[in-house]
Amino acid sequence: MADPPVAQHGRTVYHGSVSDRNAPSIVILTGAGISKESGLDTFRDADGIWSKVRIEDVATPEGFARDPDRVHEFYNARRRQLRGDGIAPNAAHQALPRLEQDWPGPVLLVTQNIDDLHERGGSRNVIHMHGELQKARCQACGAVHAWPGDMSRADSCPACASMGMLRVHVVWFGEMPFEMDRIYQSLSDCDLFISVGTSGNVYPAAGFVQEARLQAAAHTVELNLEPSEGATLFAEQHYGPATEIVPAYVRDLLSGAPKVA
Ligand code: BV8
Repeated sequence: MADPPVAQHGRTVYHGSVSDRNAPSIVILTGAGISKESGLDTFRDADGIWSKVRIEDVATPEGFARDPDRVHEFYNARRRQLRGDGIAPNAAHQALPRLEQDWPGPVLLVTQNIDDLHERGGSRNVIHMHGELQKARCQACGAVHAWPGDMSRADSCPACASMGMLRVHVVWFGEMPFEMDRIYQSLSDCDLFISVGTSGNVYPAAGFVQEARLQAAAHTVELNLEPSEGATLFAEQHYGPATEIVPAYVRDLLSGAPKVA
């Protein structure tokens, strides 16, 4: 385990050198705020998604059972928007792959977002803990398929041919997020936990900062437009638009990165 970083003038600085075996490991959590400046709505902001539709109707298994056509239309509209012109990764999405490539230790990106802007921005080591908008899952055979177009009850599963059993491959409220074991494993031995563009309202994601602090004594950093619900749980905070504060923070971190001996 590398020497813990020191917060110097509000910056995260590592002293001394490390071997690539004990280089500090980083876990990054992102939320809707990182995609806001790419033109995708957040959820809880004044003009957010939940100000237009009720969670119960479109993002719960019960809502899907009650009115599947409505839920398909909700996600079809978001999928069309995501594939629309003008929706592209922004400077914040593009800064994180630099960290993944140039940081001497492991860097894991855990996103609550179901868009593909992290991958389009160049990130590779990504976990979509709440699923992916452009994927379908068959409720009959469990197969997951790439699904860039609209989805409806008339569609059949490419694997088992069941009709009307496809649903968007996302995690609805009341459902277990994906890859939780791998996420908790990485949180339990990370040195630096960075949270970007999330309000800290939705669990278990909102509990990750505590997990990183208590399990790994990690240094914790919040990058957001404004203080989140869990702001006081972070050792270091930087506030502003993600396209400004994320590239600046990554640049600083890399300039203070431990040298690999
Ligand atoms: C579960 C996919 C069991 C679908 C999503 C009571 C207490 C505690 C928990 C619960 C409770 N009752 C129920 C629960 C559990 C529930 C929950 O947390 N409910 C909340 C509402 C209280 N959670 C669940 O049901 C989860 N499952 O708990 O299973 C379990 C328990 C333990 C361990 C394992 C399993 C499943 C939740 C997942 C639901 N699916 N999305 C879809 O997208 O349609 S959640 C969805 O909403 C997103 O994925 C994301 O997670 C969440 C939105 O949060 P954010 O991304 O943070 O977005 P938000 O709009 O809130 O904030 C945006 C932020 O960005 C703001 O702070 C803003 O200031 C900032 N910002 C804006 N612009 C910018 C910016 N920052 C920088 N730059 C900018 N330009």
